[in-house]
Amino acid sequence: MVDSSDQAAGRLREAKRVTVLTGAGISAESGIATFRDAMTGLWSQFNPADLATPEAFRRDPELVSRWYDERRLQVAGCRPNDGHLALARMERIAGARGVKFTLITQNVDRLHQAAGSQSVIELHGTLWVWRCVDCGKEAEETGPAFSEYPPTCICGGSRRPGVVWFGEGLNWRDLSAAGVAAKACDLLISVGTSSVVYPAARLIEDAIAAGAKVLEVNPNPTPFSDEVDWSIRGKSGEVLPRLVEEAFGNGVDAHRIDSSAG
Ligand code: BV8
Ligand code: ZN
Repeated sequence: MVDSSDQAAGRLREAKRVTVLTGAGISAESGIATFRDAMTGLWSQFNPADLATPEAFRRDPELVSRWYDERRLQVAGCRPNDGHLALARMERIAGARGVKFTLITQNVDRLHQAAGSQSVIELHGTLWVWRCVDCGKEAEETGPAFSEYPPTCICGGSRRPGVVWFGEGLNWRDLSAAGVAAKACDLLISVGTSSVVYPAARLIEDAIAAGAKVLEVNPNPTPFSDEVDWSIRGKSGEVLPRLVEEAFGNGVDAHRIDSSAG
């Protein structure tokens, strides 16, 4: 009996256009709590979705900017895990095989890029860029904790994290590129997402409606588990390296394929 991961690996090997959508679950094995996981310590009394809104920032910019800066500093101490690394390898192999590969993430931690992924669509922005709410000036923030909350711009305005909050529109260029990649792929891989936040979750609907094969990797079921072609119950840090190996062979083969990418 060919199990689902063999079939999915076979499809990955044959695919000409692969699109991957990731959520907080892929960063769980790097020590970053998912949105589902209860918040710990001083944040345990908050529901993440309540802090991730423009209203919350207007109401208490110190609290919200402190929460995001703590998340930024926590991520700074984390390393990409085997799940991130497997997707970076998948991108390289795809490049060597002339396969169109698109990685779309809901995560704001930039661990995909730290793992070596080259082209990443950050649907919900990033913790590493902060923006002035008055003049719009943006700057990368990779340093230590801010000396004040919220941090202040040279124009005197307050600065906020460069993430998309609930009730805020996504960057239309990112959203349309993601939509095209979901509708045009012949394989969509949905990894570590509860698939309830929109418009990100609609990308899975778009791929299914466009006739693509869909593989879901998640230790828990999602609203799409009965609609996808393969739903593998497991941790992405374990399932994805195995999937790439089943599809393209072990490191050596994959390396041969990788190195030919030059
Ligand atoms: C908007 C950045 C309008 C900030 C985030 C249609 C229907 C219903 C509701 C809506 C709708 N359209 C819009 C809405 C409202 C809302 C929404 O979707 N609400 C939900 C809650 C119902 N959407 C919005 O507000 C969007 N904006 O609609 O604006 C508009 C339009 C035009 C112009 C003006 C306005 C904006 C949404 C983006 C919000 N920002 N993040 C920050 O990070 O702080 S969303 C944030 O939450 C994440 O980015 C992510 O998207 C989401 C969390 O979901 P996941 O990543 O899936 O994480 P979660 O914890 O839920 O699940 C983890 C999963 O991993 C689990 O399934 C678990 O089993 C699995 N897992 C655990 N361990 C592992 C694992 N998997 C693999 N391996 C493991 N080891
Ligand atoms: Zn400013």
